[in-house]
Amino acid sequence: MHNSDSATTLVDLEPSSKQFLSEVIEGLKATPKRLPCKYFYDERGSQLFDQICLLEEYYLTRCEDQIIKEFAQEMADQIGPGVMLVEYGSGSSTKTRALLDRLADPVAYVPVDISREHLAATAAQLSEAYPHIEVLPVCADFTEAFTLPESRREPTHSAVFFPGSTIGNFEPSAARAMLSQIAELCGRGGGLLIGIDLQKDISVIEAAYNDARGVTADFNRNLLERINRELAGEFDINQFRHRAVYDDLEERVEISLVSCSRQRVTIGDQSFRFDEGESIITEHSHKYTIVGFAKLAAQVGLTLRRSWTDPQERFAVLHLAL
Ligand code: AVJ
Repeated sequence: MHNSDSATTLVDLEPSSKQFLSEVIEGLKATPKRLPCKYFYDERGSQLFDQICLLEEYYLTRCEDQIIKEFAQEMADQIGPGVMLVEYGSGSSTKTRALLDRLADPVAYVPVDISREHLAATAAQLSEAYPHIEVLPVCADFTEAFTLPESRREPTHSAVFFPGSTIGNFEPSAARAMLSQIAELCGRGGGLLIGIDLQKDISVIEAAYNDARGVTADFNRNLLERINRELAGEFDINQFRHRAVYDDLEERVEISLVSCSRQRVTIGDQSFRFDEGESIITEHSHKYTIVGFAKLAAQVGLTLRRSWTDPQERFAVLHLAL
């Protein structure tokens, strides 16, 4: 039964194309050139990312799904009853259902995602599947502070579910600021359930970002196509090739688009020169150890309460709380 007042209204803080343009121009004026990875996720980018999650080489999603399916009850027990569960980057929320099925009397589920279409679809599906849980979607860039929506029932506490190792996109100082924002949002009580990709054989990590079918290359280049579509950009997509290399010192995969020739690209009334071999850095994906991540979180007062890994210890889900 789908009660009418559970129809999901959507708080819409999706970045405007004016903000998109200014961040693109700023990034392409920087040295080295860079583009914000949050803009990967337009409708096409989100579909490509869903395809990446099914790739043989991209172990992260399968590992995390396996961990959450196996330990969902322990994770739900750690979070506790009566929670408002806030999910950052709600994606397609397959992981979330395992959790929502086992939480004791959850009050509300707040999916937060930058892609409005994806978010609306997810919210509609989940409010249908969980009529007893108030679904309150928020279309926002979760890297910027936002206030939690009011739920009809008062939750005992809030908890953040941040799967997918998306925290890996943040430089250490920004990751610390993100963890501090989450600690602030949750306060004492529920804490944070977060997925992190673990350090391992570099060839396994690099293969995950250089799949044989080239889906990751399409995902990466889609960012240039989106600039062409939405910002009157004139990138020649075939003149940029995908590159993803693990930097052992920085403990991260550096994903970039490399200019195949000396060329000039115009975006609206601006133009940018590229030397042959010049990179646009489009994403960093940091890899952690559990101890290392716990140390980072401790800097903002979050202590490690539990951790769960897959049998090969390729990926981990951590529960941290104040
Ligand atoms: C969604 C940020 C976790 O870093 O592994 C996948 C994005 N980039 N393949 C990641 C991504 C290239 C993914 N995150």
